[in-house]
Amino acid sequence: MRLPGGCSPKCVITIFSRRVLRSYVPVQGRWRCNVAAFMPEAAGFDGVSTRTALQDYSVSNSESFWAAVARQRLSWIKPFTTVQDCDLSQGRIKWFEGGKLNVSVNCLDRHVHTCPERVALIWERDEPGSEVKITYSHLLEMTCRLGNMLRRYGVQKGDCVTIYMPPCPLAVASMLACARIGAAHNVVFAGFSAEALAERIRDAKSSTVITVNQGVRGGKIIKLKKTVDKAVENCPSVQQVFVAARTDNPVTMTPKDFALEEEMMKEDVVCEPAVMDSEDVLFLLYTSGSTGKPKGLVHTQAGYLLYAALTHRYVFNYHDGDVFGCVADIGWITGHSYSVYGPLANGATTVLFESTPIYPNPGRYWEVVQRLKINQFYGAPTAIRLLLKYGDEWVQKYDRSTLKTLGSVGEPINTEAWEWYHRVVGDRRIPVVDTWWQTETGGICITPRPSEPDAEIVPGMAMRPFFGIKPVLMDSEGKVLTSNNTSGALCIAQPWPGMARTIHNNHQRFIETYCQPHPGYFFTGDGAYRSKEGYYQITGRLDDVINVSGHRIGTAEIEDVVNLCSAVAESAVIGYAHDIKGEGVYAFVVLKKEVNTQSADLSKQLNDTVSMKIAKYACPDYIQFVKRLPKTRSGKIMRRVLRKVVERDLNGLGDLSTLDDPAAVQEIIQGHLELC
Ligand code: 6R9
Repeated sequence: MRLPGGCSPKCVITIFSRRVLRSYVPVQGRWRCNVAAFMPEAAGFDGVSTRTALQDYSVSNSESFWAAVARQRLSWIKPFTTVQDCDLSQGRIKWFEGGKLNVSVNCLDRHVHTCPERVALIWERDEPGSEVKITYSHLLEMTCRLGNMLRRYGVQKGDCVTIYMPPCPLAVASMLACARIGAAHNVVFAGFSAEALAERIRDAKSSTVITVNQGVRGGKIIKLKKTVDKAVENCPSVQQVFVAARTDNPVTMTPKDFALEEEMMKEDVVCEPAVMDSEDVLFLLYTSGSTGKPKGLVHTQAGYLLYAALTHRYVFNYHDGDVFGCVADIGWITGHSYSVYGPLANGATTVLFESTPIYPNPGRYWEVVQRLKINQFYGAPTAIRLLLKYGDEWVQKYDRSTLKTLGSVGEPINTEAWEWYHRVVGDRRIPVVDTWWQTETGGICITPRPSEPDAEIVPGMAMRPFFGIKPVLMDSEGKVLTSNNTSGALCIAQPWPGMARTIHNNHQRFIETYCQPHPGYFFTGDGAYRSKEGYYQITGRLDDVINVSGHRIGTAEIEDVVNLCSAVAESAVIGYAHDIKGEGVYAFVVLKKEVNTQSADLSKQLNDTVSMKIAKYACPDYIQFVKRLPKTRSGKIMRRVLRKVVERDLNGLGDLSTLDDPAAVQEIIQGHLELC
């Protein structure tokens, strides 16, 4: 099993078995008396009077648990008739069938009825101190106008609208406008290149794209509309592009382009919500796999929203009136579930963060916490590792007394970063929740839940399953490992409402990727260690997906692009432990015979190509030109050997007897030592 940071499962075990368990007891009073106050639905669950009993109930009486939660927490136009109809081995996942609802009504209208002037969004713009607040009634108005506008331009129930925007209120309103009229959205991270965007627009067959003229991040202008122009050239399905004005700078408009604000202002502020089935598509979100093209994971209406809302409430100990600060981009699932859908379903005030952790200085996050009085802060380990290096003063300058929960997501958080987050940012007072989940899972699946008494947290561990989640570890033969203090492939043994339903246009790939590796179980692609106490720690991907600054990327995707360069014969890309980014990208490149230059020019050309075809974050940190790659006699590249070389674990190269030409390894070692 491969672990980030190049350590073996054994070393993780020793690191964590030495740690002292911490205990947080923020809830006063005896838990036994409080179970129904904690979760009102639990009052109806037979014999449930403790946390463990509630957790057990949610897993062993999953239908009854989710039915009660769905009735309590969602507003239905028509109640559901069946709770679930799932068969993981067939890839059939259906929740709350017969039920009709509208997600935008759940996120907006019902709060407008009770607290119209509550702030729904705080747009923390790039320039500190220039935040914009949008109330629930204002957000509903924006959403309705946009919904009407999309309808006027022919967008219908079942169509898919691509959104290429940085975090901003119009992006959220666009997502909700799609939900209002029954269209699916496909938000593409605004750091992706024109080609990556075009690929996603084509796969989703969008007729409509929504974007901004320019982005503003870290004091720099990003020409997003230009990228869209380039992408749309190769997307025959696109009929219209709506362009919002983030800056005052004019951009060239084509006959297909319309000014978003102008068009929406022509519309009424009332928009009839579409009546949606629970299992209609809410959105597609593309993510990388270990092979092939990025896949458009499909999430549907009721189950996704319910799961996002419940995890937001219980993982972060969210309460009415709290200000929730998730600093992820809306182009990732974290932004979908915890900047938009979870918080808005719960009527929260949610922060949209447009800037970077170090703009204008490394105190930015904590200055924002102070200024916006953030109660829950949710960020990525890569940013924590970066800020840690700038020193404690940048944190201590600011008042963080409003904080109640600190969250981490996207990649394993190393102990040093965890401790710093807890000790310096959290003043040893605030619990850190290391939340494990994926685009595929829709919401957090394994996490500490500090709002519950005696809920100890071990640094760097994702700890326990969320309600309704039953994790299992598999050995290499596909047998369930029942004992503790063991590592294996992480699977989930029963369906939950938030899980993805399929891959857009490719259900077979969904089945092959998630359902077939361990029939009857959902296979996550991650490895995990279960401690003596039964707590989970995620150890990293088991496949050829790497995690660069919390961004998922398949090594095969990068190789495909590198191989496109005319000078390249073949390549092998691997991840390696990187101080800040978690994993860095290391490319071994074999040039074609006739090419004898290995110049910096060629490296630059390769980097430019990756940046143009995928995104900047996918660019190799190191490019090592080699004469040949280590291959088995059957022609398979031995990536294990390449990883060991980069980790400088030359004693761990293992059995090289199946190598076609063992001399290749010596050359690679030599070249690596010269390069790094
Ligand atoms: C939410 C998100 C999913 C992959 C996942 C795993 C890694 C996410 C983690 C974590 C260790 C955590 N990952 N959270 N690894 N500890 N707390 O990030 O979704 O972009 O789909 O990535 O990220 O490897 O499989 P996504």
